[in-house]
Amino acid sequence: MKVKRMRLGAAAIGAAALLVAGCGVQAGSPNTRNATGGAGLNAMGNMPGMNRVGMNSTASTSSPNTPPIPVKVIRHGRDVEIQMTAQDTVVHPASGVNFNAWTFDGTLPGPVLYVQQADHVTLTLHNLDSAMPHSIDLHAATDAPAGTWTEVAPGQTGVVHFTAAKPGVYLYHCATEPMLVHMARGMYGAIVVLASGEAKPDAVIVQSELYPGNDTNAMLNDQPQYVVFDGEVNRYVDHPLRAKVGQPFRIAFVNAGPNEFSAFHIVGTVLADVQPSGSPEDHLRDVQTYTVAPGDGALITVVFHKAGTYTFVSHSMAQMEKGAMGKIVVSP
Ligand SMILES: [Cu+2]
Repeated sequence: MKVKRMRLGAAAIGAAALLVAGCGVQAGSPNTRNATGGAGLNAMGNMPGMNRVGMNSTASTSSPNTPPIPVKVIRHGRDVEIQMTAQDTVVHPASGVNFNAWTFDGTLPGPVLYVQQADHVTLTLHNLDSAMPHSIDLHAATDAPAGTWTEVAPGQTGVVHFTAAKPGVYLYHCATEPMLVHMARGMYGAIVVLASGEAKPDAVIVQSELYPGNDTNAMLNDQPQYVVFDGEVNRYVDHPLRAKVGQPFRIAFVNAGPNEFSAFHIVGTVLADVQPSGSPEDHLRDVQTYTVAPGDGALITVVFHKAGTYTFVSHSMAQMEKGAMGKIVVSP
């Protein structure tokens, strides 16, 4: 496949912030989940949490552009304390483009979290948003059934406990309704659970979609303006990843969506080993393109046999043209 960049329009997105007044439906309640499935694509009023969305409002939601507050991780043996924030931050998915994001810790995606298998995690979420409830759902958790994660009111603090039982590459995300909006606005990141003795991956990449003007119709109809790796069009074209000939290069890849499947592909090589969800139990060998569903992840190992620059893409061509492209510079 030849890769050629299409010139993308850089129309400002995010100027019209969405007003979601009093959106505090408990995440995970069965009635709200079932109602989602019954909503027509444009039947916004029927979608959980959407009935109070001010579709045409240009009002700012709350506390825009608070400076990023880095995650804090404190370990005491097997007990790990993680301190995170939910906060509004303006990010720049493309040159000259301002995007009014809802974030974890002020970055899009949020910080990469590393824990060890069997760690007991206590995660404290400080919601710095003055108007919007937020929450966190960690796919790495195996003992936190839906509805038990904390819905954190504006200005408040909530705590989530879980055990990281299964090694893997996972998504975390805000689960406050309407979840589609909270995720499309930027509330997600990767959490990697390392098996005993396992090294950190060489790269962690989160794919996601960004929607023009945070337009909920575009979100519902799956019409993103940008599809990006780690929040920016061309992030890894401008700042390529680095690898060495003959040395396994391990990529933890997460697809945050919120809507589209990723078709991860590296031009000029074959994925030597793919572990679905990063599970140490499962290995697919010699994969040309690997599909990662929204809400899933993978640990992808590749070995380059020649020096040079390799392009990685989502092989869904529309996604590639919307920004899902990067480069790996392989040196001898
Ligand atoms: Cu949220």
